[in-house]
Amino acid sequence: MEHQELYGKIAQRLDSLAKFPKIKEERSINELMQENGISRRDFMKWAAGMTAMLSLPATFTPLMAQAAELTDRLPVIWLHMAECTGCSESLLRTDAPTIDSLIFDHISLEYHETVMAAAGWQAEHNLEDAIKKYKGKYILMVEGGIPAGSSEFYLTVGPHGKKGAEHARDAAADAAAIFAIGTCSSFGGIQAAHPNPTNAKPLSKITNKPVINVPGCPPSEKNIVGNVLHYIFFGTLPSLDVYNRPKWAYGLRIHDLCERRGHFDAGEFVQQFGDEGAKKGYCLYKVGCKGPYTFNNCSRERFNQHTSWPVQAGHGCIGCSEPDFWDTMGTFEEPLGDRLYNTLYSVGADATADKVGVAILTVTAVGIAAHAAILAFKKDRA
Ligand code: FSX
Ligand code: SF4
Ligand code: F3S
Repeated sequence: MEHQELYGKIAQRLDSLAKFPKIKEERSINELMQENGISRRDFMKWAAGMTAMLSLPATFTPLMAQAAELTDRLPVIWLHMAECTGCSESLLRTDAPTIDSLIFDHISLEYHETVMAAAGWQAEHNLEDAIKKYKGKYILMVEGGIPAGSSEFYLTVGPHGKKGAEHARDAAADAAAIFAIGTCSSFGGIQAAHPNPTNAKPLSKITNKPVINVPGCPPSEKNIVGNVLHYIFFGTLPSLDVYNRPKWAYGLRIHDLCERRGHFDAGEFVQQFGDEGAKKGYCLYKVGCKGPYTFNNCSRERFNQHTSWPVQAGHGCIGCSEPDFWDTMGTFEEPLGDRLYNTLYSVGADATADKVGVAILTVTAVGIAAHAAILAFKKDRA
């Protein structure tokens, strides 16, 4: 579709959304920004960044600002399952409110156990009420893995003793769009790590409806808010990868845009934490960085309003946005290539693993490990 045609379509969609009544009669986003010392200029800069992040032309920036202003027309229900609440914290817990967290404040958050005042009967009533009132119109965001089957009772909550899986299934049934927020909800996460004692499952195994996965342990605030804005813009599912992750966020590897990549290519590696290479910002591959196998945009977007991200802080990526990373990406501070070298000829012995995936990963890992070894060798001889 031509840019102009797309621009027209989105503008039309936003105009019709603007005619919907505001769900909360509270301050406008502009007032909220002003109160928190954020200038219009900063807001437009943010809108430009968000537009680029969603891979849209820069001319769409005013539409992005308009979409952010309209987030109060969109009811959101956020459920907690088995997790650490890190996903909510990623979005909300900053020393000064970020534009992303203010937008989340502005969204009509109908139900969110961490931030709402209600408890017990009242909370359960609010949830049922929101599901009925906004039937077919609300966005459902679910954080956490979900104990399933005969293990459902592990997550029994509320005065009616409803199971987590029941809550998730009921809320999913009437949602307009469903997002699994975080690796736990997307893939099971730490709860599902071997031997998965509570039989924790991803949201997509609990409901038959399409689920967009937004993994990361936790995902960045930008990826959470970006998905809401994408939905406001298009009202459809984004283009997804094989793991149902939006390609605009998870289309590239951490390694592809890493600031230490030049050092990787030059064979300059940190050999152990705290050494000279670490001080010089060398590549962290040899101390376990899993950036070459991990699809996410941390190296481009960073966290906390572009402040930093794991590799910038000096630790390798641990692959937190990949399925089963707790089991497949360890040992976290050793290269994956080392382990796979040893298991190269015994891949077939792992009866439960996705053999094709392991084989591909093995070849990739060996290639990357070989690259690291050869370059380090050349470097030593230089
Ligand atoms: Fe925690 Fe969210 Fe990790 Fe999971 O994040 S940061 S354990 S992805 O579900 O709270
Ligand atoms: Fe960056 Fe890690 Fe790749 Fe090195 S291995 S360039 S630290 S992502
Ligand atoms: Fe996770 Fe790696 Fe990003 S550990 S936060 S995907 S850098």
